[in-house]
Amino acid sequence: MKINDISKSIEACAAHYGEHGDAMRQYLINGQEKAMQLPNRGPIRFDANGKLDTEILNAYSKYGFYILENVINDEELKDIEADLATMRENFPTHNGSQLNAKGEPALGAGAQALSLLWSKPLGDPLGGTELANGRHQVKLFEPEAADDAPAEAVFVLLGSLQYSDACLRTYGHPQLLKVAAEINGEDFAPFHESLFIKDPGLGAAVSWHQDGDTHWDSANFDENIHGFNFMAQVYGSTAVNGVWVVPGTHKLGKMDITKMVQDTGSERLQDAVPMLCNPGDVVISNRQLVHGSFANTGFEPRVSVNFGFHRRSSVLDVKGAGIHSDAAVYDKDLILQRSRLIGYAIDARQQRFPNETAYDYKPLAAEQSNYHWDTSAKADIKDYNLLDLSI
Ligand SMILES: O=C(O)CCC(=O)C(=O)O
Repeated sequence: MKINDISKSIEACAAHYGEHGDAMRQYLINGQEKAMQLPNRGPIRFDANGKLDTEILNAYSKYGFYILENVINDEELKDIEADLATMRENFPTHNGSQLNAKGEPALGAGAQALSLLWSKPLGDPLGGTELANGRHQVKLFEPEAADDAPAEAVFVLLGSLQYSDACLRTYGHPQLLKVAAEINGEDFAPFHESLFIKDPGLGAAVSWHQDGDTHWDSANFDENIHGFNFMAQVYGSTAVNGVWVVPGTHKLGKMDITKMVQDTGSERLQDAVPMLCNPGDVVISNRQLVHGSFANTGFEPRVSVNFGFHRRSSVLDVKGAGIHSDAAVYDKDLILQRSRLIGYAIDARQQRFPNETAYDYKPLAAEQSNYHWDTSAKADIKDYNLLDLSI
């Protein structure tokens, strides 16, 4: 991978950190170097039997993340960018408004499910709070934003598949679904989808955390029990704007992050590295990894198209964590109902890319032809994220 020169952003970032500026600059530079030395990136490769290359599986298992390079091609990226522009035009004028700048009903108006998370510019709205079951244990430094920054900006969009056909089609990407089957079994189940939006000078921090909630004390605990997220990068991802992870922590159980920060003497966790990506790269990120992102004080935007998958046994008849949706026991009918998004995604993708071989999702094999992506399907998925499988 050729890494882009982001030295101007590193300087801009350091300038926001006052007395910690030199430490932050060095942390970003060192992290970049360490990340580039890890043997956990490359194109998706399957062997002659159609199995995911064992080097990919082994590196994913060892580090807890793997960067699949060049998965989303330019045509698909342009579709996503066009949808992003439309979604942004439809954002409410401010937090709490139901109207966009044209005075029309805004994105999320009338939805029952939560659609947008807002933050003060460069804030860390989750860190050190009880939100999301208190999993963001410490608050990260909140750099000062420019005087002309808006009072609040959107940093997460939830239930993204109902707002973007392009994101829905990426959700149906045959190679990525195959990777999901290789990691979680071919009866894998959905999790949740979102966009993380980190605009330069605005994008909020997401404090260090692990995503898993339900199975830490399970008798069957292992490194994959809380599933994984794909994070597809629209503009790439850098040391300044990207997600940082502490490799290997997905194997260690629930971590005391407050202590990790205390032991390090700062929020700059010692062994962490940034996920460095070009546009079109897709990260597989284990949900048990300690990870987080700093406020985007640099000049490059980041938008991550996130979508995750679980093992069926991790969700079937399990009581959810109540983070992404109301806590409920996920029976097989509920999982089937939530899985229709995969059926629609496969069909939507086939319509847009007819020459591609569609993924054959085993749990819907008998009924895939019922999932035709059209306007009534679009109506059918309104508020679909009320059924996110939150564990
Ligand atoms: O993209 C980010 O900045 C944070 C992502 C994250 O924390 C997550 O997907 O759990």
